Amino acid sequence: MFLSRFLDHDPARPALATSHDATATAPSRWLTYGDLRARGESAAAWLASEGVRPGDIVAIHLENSLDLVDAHLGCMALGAVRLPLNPHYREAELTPILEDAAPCLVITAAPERFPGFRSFSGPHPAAQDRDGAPLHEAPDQPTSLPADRLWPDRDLTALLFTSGTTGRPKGVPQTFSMWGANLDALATLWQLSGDDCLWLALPLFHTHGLVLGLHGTLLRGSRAILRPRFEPVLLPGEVTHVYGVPTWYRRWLPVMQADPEPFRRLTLMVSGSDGLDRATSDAVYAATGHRILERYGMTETVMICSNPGRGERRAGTVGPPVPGVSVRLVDGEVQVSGPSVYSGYWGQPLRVAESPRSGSGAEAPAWFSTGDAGEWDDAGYLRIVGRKKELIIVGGVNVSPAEVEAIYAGLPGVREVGAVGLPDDDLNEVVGLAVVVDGDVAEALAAVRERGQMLSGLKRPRRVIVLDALPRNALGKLQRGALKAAFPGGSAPDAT
Ligand code: MLC
Ligand code: AMP
Repeated sequence: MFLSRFLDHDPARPALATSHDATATAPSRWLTYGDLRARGESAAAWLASEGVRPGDIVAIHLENSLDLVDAHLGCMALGAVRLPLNPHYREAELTPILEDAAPCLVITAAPERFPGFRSFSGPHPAAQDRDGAPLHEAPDQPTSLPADRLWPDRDLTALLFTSGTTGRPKGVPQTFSMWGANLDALATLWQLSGDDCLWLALPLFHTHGLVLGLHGTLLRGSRAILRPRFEPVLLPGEVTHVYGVPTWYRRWLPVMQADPEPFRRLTLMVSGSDGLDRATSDAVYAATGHRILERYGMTETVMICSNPGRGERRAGTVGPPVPGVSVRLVDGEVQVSGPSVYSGYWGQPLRVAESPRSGSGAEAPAWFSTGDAGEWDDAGYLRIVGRKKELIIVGGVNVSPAEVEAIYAGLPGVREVGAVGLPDDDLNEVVGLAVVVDGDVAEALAAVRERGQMLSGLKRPRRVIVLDALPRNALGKLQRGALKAAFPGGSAPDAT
């Protein structure tokens, strides 16, 4: 269903541009839907020649680029399951994911980082340079597969790993049926159309960029300009939509205030993945006349709640439930059920009703507990007021305190550590680390700083303090609220 809609778009329709101009003022060169289909089929033939079969897991470890899109399209055309890997991740972060997912192939620009895995770097036969010329001649490889082997109707299409609260990331199987109904509901709610042009600078290894950004575009037959990463640049005139995280809008604000016109022209600015502060929302409104549309989702559920495209957008709320999604609050915690909710973590038993109040019997919806604390306002809009789970969100990226703490286990001179999220004006939160030292403090802090390099940048502690002991309750459980309070406002030694 999802694939047939993508394949049915007029092959001449513009679909994707990868603009390399940092100022982004140049008009974009568009690949059409016909081009994307052909590139996918060519990449599928290459994958098949590498021994990949439908249903196999293929890791994709690339920055946002045409190669990355080709890898996704090739897997879709062959029916392989995509495992997007965050290229910022260090070995310690990648290892559990590779162990649990066991991909048959890794497509990467850094094959030396995947010892023991069959990895491939460099352009596959579909890859072309910006002007469309082939980069790579591969006369011995098949350039196409028979039509009956292409675009098979398989529902499981990707595995996205998300930082759980246990420290070990968990794989969330992603199906086209989870995505399809949710993306259609959002399209109606946000009044999306095939004429939209999305500024797509979100990384394609998360739900936000991959599902809403790339697949939302492919489903609607609209256009996206894919950028390697976010930069607070002026937008080219053809852009109509932006999906971003709160940090983006804060970084963009001075640009918007100096030259608001390219932002006033937009049809829609969306913020999600973390809470948007009222001051930024109001300042963007004052500069551009646009009230940023806030919505709330998760890797396990796709989008849960959203403000409307047309109608009242309430700043500081994430809106009512997305049509087709049921949301309830149990002891203040947001629970979700519906067709867009996942059906179990990779390698674990299928999920069943998780709450004692879920009822019993086959018809009972399996309510998923998000770990987010919410409250309804008088218009039935949800406000996210906190987290019941131990999770830090840095620039829209989930960081598990347990995963951070585990990195320091056994470090000489360090008796114990505790990680917490500290408020940050740019990234919403940053990681703070409290250290209990055995012996020389300067040596221990140097070791902590060095060990931090085993984590990708956003997970790395930005502030480190030394304590005599970590605050614990009578059962020995770390009291993270008290630990946060132990960080003096901005005066802790910097460990980055
Ligand atoms: C960058 N770094 C990362 C990272 N991105 N580390 C882990 N994960 C990431 N995603 C590291 C870099 O390697 C670098 O490390 C350091 O952080 C700074 O990199 P940078 O590129 O200079 O970062 P910066 O420009 O500050 O980027 C911050 C940002 C960007 C907020 C603009 O991270 C971003 O666009 N984030 C969006 C995240 C997102 O898409 N979230 C959606 C989750 S889905 P070093 O070693 O060089 O210092 C979800 C569901 C939902 O939550 O509801 O949407
Ligand atoms: P992820 O597991 O990466 O999909 O992140 C999902 C989490 O991001 C949610 O459980 C929330 O904690 C958080 N989140 C997503 N959108 C919002 C939002 N609009 N406001 C507050 N938190 C959000």
